[in-house]
Amino acid sequence: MSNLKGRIQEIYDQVVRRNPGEPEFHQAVKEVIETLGTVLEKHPEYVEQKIIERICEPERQIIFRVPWIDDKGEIHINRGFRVQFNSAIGPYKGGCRFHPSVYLGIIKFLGFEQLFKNSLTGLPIGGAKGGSDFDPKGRSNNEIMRFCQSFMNELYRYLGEHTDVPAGDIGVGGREIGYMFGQYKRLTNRYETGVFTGKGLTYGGSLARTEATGYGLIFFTHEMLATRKQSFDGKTCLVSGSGNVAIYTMEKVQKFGGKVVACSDSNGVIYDKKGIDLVTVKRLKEVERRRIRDYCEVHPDAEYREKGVIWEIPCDIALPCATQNELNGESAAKLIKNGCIAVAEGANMPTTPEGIKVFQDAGIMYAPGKASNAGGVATSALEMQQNASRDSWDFDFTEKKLHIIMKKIHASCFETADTYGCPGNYVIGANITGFRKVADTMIAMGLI
Ligand code: NDP
Ligand code: 2IT
Repeated sequence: MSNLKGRIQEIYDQVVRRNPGEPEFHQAVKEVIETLGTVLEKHPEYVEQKIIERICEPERQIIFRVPWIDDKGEIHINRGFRVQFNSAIGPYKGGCRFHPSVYLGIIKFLGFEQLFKNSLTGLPIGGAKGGSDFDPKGRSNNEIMRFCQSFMNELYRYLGEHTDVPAGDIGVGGREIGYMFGQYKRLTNRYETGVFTGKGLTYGGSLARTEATGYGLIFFTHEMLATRKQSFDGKTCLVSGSGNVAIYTMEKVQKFGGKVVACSDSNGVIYDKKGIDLVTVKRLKEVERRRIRDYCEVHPDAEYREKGVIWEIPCDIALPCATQNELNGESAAKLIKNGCIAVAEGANMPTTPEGIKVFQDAGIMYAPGKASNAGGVATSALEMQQNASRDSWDFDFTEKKLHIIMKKIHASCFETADTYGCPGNYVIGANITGFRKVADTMIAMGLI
């Protein structure tokens, strides 16, 4: 085992050397590979076949120029990315992120996480991620459309329903997918609905895809709470962010009898002790694209904390749904001190390694994003199924399928953690389950 530990350290050091200046990618790799020692011990073929080394190297990385013109006639040049990480178990699949913080290291960490997450869904989808350092904030509809069209002018040649199927992520929702799909159709002369997911309902989108990540997160958390005879009923919850994932997380928490008292955006935190009014959040964020501080116009008794840290508010359950590394060791300690019993991630890698250690040392329930937020991409795969059969399912049917998938993901993570001698450790359960399917497939397919 100590030999294997040394081998894993060598692989990690090599990843750092070969991918300089990409701390988020290093962090994502480290979090996975340091949990794989026992699997390598049981399966020497993974070591001989250099599966980890192969998995850490993306199959293809595309970086391109995205020029576009704003409403005043000024030219802007952004950078576009698509990292096609692994296609062993299916076509590349993963969202696109538009945010000024995007650079290659962010897209690589997201693509790496995605391949394990997609494997966990049990559905035939490989791992990828894309995006741009474009900042959509304050941009008009026409500017967004021109940017999306320019982005697609290059990206289209790498996509296809059997090749690579993008979707949304931060800064990319139904509107952007519509513009990208429209441009793809125009460039290729193909009405290929299966090439994007998260589409509008009039052109191949799936009911329940908009809600899927947040709903799936709560289905997963419900299962996790049940392992300790707990439930959402009467629990106080914090949900960071106020975008797609946060909104439908809050909606499902409320349906399960929990009370969400705070949410946020990158400017600040809203603390509403009466419980967050979701109708107002949806109007502000989905329709009017405004800031969360404006919530106080409707609810003057709610508190707005500019640049506040949401995790300082006392809660039973914390649900980070904004962005990577938004919950650090200090915030984790504060949550524990305030009596938090469970943390489940809607965002990708929102908790820092120090934060995860605090939760694990305290013995509270902790669900890593690659398991708990997999409902979004799982429902994307259901959208692909509907597109392939030229069918569209009703909301309840699709949601039921999502529910079953999340229960299965929970059960497989829980059981794998047990099998590998770490009961209740969902990090180990998720990483090993996700890894094994990809590893076994790569071996079956020869040197790919
Ligand atoms: P949205 O763009 O809809 O919302 C993002 C939210 O997070 C906004 O409230 C935003 O605030 C906040 N946020 C984003 N970046 C930062 C930052 N750097 N600092 C502070 N707050 C920030 O994105 P989604 O809801 O789709 O995505 C949220 C998270 O969930 C991401 O980690 C994403 O990767 C993950 N995810 C998304 C899935 C999906 O299907 N959409 C599926 C699985 C995971 P502001 O408006 O001020 O920027
Ligand atoms: O992080 C994610 O899983 C997503 N942004 C959704 C990906 C997808 O293809 O639906």
